Amino acid sequence: MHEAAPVVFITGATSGIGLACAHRFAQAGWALVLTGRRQARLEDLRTTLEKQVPVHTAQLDVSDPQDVAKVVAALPERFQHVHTLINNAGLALGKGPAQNAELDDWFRMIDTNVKGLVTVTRHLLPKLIDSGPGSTVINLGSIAAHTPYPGGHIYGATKAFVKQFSYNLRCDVSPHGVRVTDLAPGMTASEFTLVRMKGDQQVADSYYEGAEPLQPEDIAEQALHVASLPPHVNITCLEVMPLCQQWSAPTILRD
Ligand code: NDP
Ligand code: 8X3
Repeated sequence: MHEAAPVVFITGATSGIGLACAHRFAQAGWALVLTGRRQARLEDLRTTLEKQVPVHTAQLDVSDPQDVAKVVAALPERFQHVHTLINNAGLALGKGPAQNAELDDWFRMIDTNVKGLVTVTRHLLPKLIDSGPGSTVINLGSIAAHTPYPGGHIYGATKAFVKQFSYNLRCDVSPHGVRVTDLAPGMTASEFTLVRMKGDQQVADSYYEGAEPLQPEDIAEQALHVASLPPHVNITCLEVMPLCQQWSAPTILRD
């Protein structure tokens, strides 16, 4: 690891799990590269967190490959040695049946959760390898990668991609000291459902009603743990669910 405070690069740091990671890694003394599309939120974050640790912010839409290339190329010297990448930016859009879905929503999920994640990863791999043993890629997967549910169609499929990509990537980079983790949460209270329901606050609120979901801070704690383990320890997959969440038994369609 580099001698100065290690650097964590977080995508989607403006809300939910990414935001909680920013705060948790700052508390642990890491230097932060914070990215997301909402510039005002990035500014607020920088104002708050640069009192604690070095912070670099960059407006970034991960689904735009040129944007990714530009942001990585423009990293200031202090933030060049990326020790941990948290590929957190992601979204679901819609929860209706596949046959009624908007194709544009499907494309945006693929562009963000799949193409965006691999683009950021590819651009940062040389820096992670250069950072030496213990460097870590943490990809935000989901229990939706293996748990089918009505309306899960493309979202779950993108997270299945994230899981397998994480495993395959590890095969290539582990000889260079880089660890890869698929960090797969279940129900976590964030803006995720509001985004999925396209701003319908009532539906979003009712999803969490009467339940005790995970909080973004619960997942941030796990991300810090994964990144801070001794370099020879690689948690390959870490699935975390709130106790209130259950798997469903297969359903039988009857006449
Ligand atoms: P939020 O909606 O609260 O946060 C999502 C973050 O992703 C925001 O910071 C948003 O920032 C960013 N983002 C979305 N699209 C883009 C884009 N094109 N480019 C850059 N940033 C983008 O949701 P969560 O914190 O819950 O979700 C974080 C990750 O965790 C996602 O990958 C999600 O799939 C996964 N996850 C969430 C679960 C949950 O129940 N909440 C469970 C399992 C996994 P901005 O809009 O500023 O760009
Ligand atoms: C989000 C979890 O169960 O809502 O990744 O699909 S779920």
